[in-house]
Amino acid sequence: MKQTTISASMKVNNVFYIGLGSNLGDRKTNLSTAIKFIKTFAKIIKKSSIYETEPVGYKKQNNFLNMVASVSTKFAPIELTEKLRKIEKNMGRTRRIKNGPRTIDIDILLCNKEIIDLRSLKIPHPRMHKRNFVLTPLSEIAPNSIHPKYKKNIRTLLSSLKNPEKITLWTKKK
Ligand code: PH2
Ligand code: MG
Ligand code: MG
Repeated sequence: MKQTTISASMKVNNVFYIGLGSNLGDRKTNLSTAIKFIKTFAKIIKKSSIYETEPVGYKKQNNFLNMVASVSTKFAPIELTEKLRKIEKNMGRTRRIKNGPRTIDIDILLCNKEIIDLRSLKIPHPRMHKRNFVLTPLSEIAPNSIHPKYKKNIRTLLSSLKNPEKITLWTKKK
């Protein structure tokens, strides 16, 4: 009988949803530059439109541009996190104020259908289900994806937001 063995070195692809945000400098260029860097090690599956969004948390800062993308890569969640941190660093991100202004912020929102609960990494992103600036672009590209912790799809989470922060369409996806 023919047998297939999966050795530890044969990695399968992981599908991640990631959120990108910028509110310093040329925000649109920052998003495009980050996507360009991500393309060097992952395949972009889908990209949302870009939205201009009111800051959540720390209010005394510029509006953000936000978008989300789905990517496929052989990297594990922790490896991808490190790659994304490097892009943020390369692009001049400094961390002074918590939730404060940034040239680029790249967060993993979802990984396959997994729940990861490490001190250094939580997936799904612990606040994604409360944020209009995440759920609106995400519902464009993955309305039926299930949040593995709350077991509701993205469209439902979006329509359940109590006080969604203001966001407006900035550029439509191509
Ligand atoms: N990111 C934050 C805090 N607040 N607000 C908006 N509108 N967009 C963001 O990307 C954002 C935020 C922390 O990462
Ligand atoms: Mg963030
Ligand atoms: Mg972040």
